[in-house]
Formats: sequence, C-alpha cells, structure tokens
Amino acid sequence: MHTEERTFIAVKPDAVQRGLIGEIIKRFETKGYKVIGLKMLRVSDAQAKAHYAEHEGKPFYPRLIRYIQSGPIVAMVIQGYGAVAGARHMMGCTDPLKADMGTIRADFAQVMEYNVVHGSDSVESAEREIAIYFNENELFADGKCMSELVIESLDAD
Ligand code: IDP
Ligand code: MG
Repeated sequence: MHTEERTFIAVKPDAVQRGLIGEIIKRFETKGYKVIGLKMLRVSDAQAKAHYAEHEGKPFYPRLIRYIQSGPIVAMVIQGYGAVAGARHMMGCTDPLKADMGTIRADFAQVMEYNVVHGSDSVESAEREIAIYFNENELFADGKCMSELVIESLDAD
C-alpha cells in the first residue's frame, strides 16, 4: 500500500527577515504537498540543540546555532508522496552555489551560512524533527479535499 510521508520544513530566519515566507511556502504548495502544520516561533536553546544534534562539535556548529536563533522561523510540516526526498530536491543542495538552478536555495540564497530553508533528510529525521517543534494535536492531516467539502455542503441544503 502506498502511504504519504510527512516532512519538517523551516523557513530560516534570514528568509523570514527578507520577506520570503510566502514564496517558500508557495513552492511546496504548488508542488501539491499539503501543509498540515504551520507556526512562527523563536527557536529555544533546547530546540536548536535537539534539531542540530548531529552537527555538534563541527566547526560551523556555533554559527549554525546562532543563525537558527537569530530571528523567528516559520516551522511547517508538509505531507505527500515521497515528500521527504521531494522537498529536499526542491530545496537544492546545502551550498546555494552548487544547488541546481530553479531550486529554492539556488534561487534565493548565496551562501550556505544563510541558505533560507531547512528540510528533513530522511523519514526518521522528519519524525524526530517534527516532534521537536510540534505536538500531534497541532497537525491537521485529516482535512477533506475541496470537492468533498463542496459536495457535502451542497448535499446539506
Ligand atoms: P542541510 O541543511 O542541507 O541538510 P546539513 O549538512 O544538515 O545541511 O547542515 C545544516 C545546516 O548547517 C546547513 O543548512 C547550513 O545552514 C549549515 N552548514 C552546513 N555545512 C556548513 C559549512 O560547512 N559551513 C557553514 N555552514 C554549514
Ligand atoms: Mg541536514
């Protein structure tokens, strides 16, 4: 049986500051992924540490923690078929200089220290990262599609 995946996406502080929230969300929505969770927040010390635990000890780690806490982020969970790899493909690789043209990082960023967007790199990371930022009751995966809603409301009359 085919099942949809969900993945954690963050519009990073530089992109929020530059007014790119809508542009970035739009990319994922127009691809067809469903936004099932969305919030703006300041990343706490504990969240930053948990999110980037795999990078602790690397030379860029202190700067990365400062970056993710340098202003509010927009955290979201999106859902769709192959959404983890699909979203990563749409983001482009970590270094915007090497990202394929047309990807979010190639189109909106110059350097990897400010690469505008985060996306989980596996289904396991996605579930771990979602839990850092969202409670399950903040996710809305069971929404009916528009045509169902229209039929329901027309039938109700
Ligand atoms: P990803 O965001 O493409 O998954 P990761 O290797 O998980 O890339 O690194 C997390 C974030 O840390 C990157 O998005 C980038 O902002 C930053 N970063 C990664 N590698 C470097 C580096 O070599 N120098 C500076 N910043 C880096
Ligand atoms: Mg990563």
